[in-house]
Formats: sequence, structure tokens, C-alpha cells
Amino acid sequence: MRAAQAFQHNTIVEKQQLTFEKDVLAGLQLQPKRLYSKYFYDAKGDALFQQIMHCPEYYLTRCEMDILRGQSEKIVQAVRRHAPGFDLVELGAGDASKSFFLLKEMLRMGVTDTYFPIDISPNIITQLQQSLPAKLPGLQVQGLNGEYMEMLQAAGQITAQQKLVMFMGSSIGNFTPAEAVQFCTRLRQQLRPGDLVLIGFDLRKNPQTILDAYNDKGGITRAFNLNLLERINRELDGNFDISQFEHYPTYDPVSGACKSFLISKREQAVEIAGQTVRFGANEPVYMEISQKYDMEEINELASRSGFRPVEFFYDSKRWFTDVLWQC
Ligand code: AVI
Repeated sequence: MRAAQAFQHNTIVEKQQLTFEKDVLAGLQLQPKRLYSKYFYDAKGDALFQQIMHCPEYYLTRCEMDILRGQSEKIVQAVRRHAPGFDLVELGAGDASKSFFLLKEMLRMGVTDTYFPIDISPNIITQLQQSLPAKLPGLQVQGLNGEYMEMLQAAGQITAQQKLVMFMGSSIGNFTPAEAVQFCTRLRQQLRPGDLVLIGFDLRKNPQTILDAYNDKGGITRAFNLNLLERINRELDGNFDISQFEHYPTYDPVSGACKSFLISKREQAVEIAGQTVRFGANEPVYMEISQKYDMEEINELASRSGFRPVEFFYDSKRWFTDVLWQC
């Protein structure tokens, strides 16, 4: 890394650390106390999430892979009917294991050769830039490291092509329904008429199946939640005693909200960044929402945020859907 690049990188990291500290301290002043799941993903959290995706109970990844493995050709054909040439942008690209199938199909059909993965993690972007062109010869990877909306705007300045923006894996579920409307509205504002989005939604199903996916017997999801307390200890000079918090996932089949909490097992005081935070016995800390949708709710979200539903792709069990919307 050149000196100027290293300086810019360090400044971004310092800014992210300050925001993390501010969000943690402010969230723990709220009633009920709150920590934000976007902070789950440090190096350990990334590794734990990879393990979650392989848990027998966590059906979401397998369902979406089923769609992309089996229906990529159909998806690309549908996109091509609405946008003859386009660039693919992915929000939260991760290891691109899902977009891989679409990219392969797009290259085969000659509809695009440019992929803009957007991710908050610089490591992910560097890895994708290095590894993908070897796996998919002819593909141009233009990684964008930063916040989704800012980077989407940056992509808009690099290319005048129509866009297909992917937001996969039910990441939309990590917003409350009201936040999802705000997010999709902002997304719509960053796009031009005719651009398309492909969004993955986890569908409502047997409540126990959903709850089990967030309470795997191997305890990986529990470790994933507790890792945020460990991260606070590591990065914000905290002294959480992890053994004194319990993982408590819930699912409300009426609202479709699957929420996870950490419960303080006893009255305790924790030091974070020089401040004392007090927890009562059995006090919950709200950690994450993973909202489940039905088709009516998905269509309502599209219309409230200014998109037009084009096509729906389901896995064989109809547990998950990737939806194609157009601006
Ligand atoms: C990333 N996100 C879609 C996952 C989900 O299902 O809400 C995160 C996760 N949390 C617990 N398990 C998986």
C-alpha cells in the first residue's frame, strides 16, 4: 500500500472505530438496551457467520443457493429483457459465492463484463479483486470499499450503463419493516429509471423452523451474538464477562419478526471505553432483527419505495425468494 493510500485507509478505520464506540455507548443507554448487528462482522464474526451458513438449521443460504444454481439463466434472461446491457453491482458482496453463478451466466451470454462489489470490509474487496478474474476469465472487477449508498453513488459516476443491483442473503431482513422502506427508497434515489434490483427475502414459514435457524444446536449463533461483547472488550477496552449473558432468540409469527437478545444473568456493571454501564438481573439487550416476509408485504415494500415488481424466483421448498424489481 502506498503512503497516501495507507493514510486514507487508517483515517477510515479510525472514523469507523469512533462511530462504533458512539453507537455502543448510546445503544446501551436506551431502554431496552440495544447493540447493532452490523457490528457482528469483525474477523471472528465473519468466520462465525461462515459457520452459521453451514449449520443444518440455517436453511437460508442453501435455499438461495438453490435459486442461483438452478435459475441463474432464467434470472439473467429476465434482466436482459428489461436491460439489454448492464453492469452488476452487489451490496455486501462477501465472498461473491452467490453472485458467482449470475456472473458466470452473464459472461456466457455476453451481457456484461463488469462487476462492482461493494463491501464495508477492505479485505473482502482486495480478495475479490485478486481471486475472481482467475475464476471468471474476462470479468472486470471494480471493488468499492465503503458504505452502500456512498459507493453506489461512486459506481454511478464510473459507469453510465444500466445497473442491476444485488442485495442478497436476506440482508434486507436485518432492517425493521420501516427501515426497509427507508433503505429501498434511498436505493431507488441512487438509481436511474430502468435500473433493476435483485433482493433476497426469507419467507414466512413454520415458526419452529425459523426459530431453530437462529438457535442452532451447535451454539454457533450463540457465539456469533456473544462475539459482539467480546469485540467490545477487544476494541473498546470493555470488561464484559461473557459467561454472564445468555443468547435468547425469539420469533413472532404474527409480525414475522425474528429477534435475538442477550440476557444479563445477574445484576452487573461493565466498563466500556472508560464508562460504566449497569445491567439488571434478566435485563435484555436487543441485538438483531431478521424480519420474515410474505409476498404481499414484499410487493407493498416495492410500491412504497418506488419500484415495480418484475419477477420472483423461488427455491424448491418456497422458503426463500429472490425478487427482481425495476425503477
Ligand atoms: C446476514 N443476515 C441475513 C443473517 C440473518 O439471517 O439475519 C445474520 C444472522 N444472524 C444470525 N444468524 C444469521
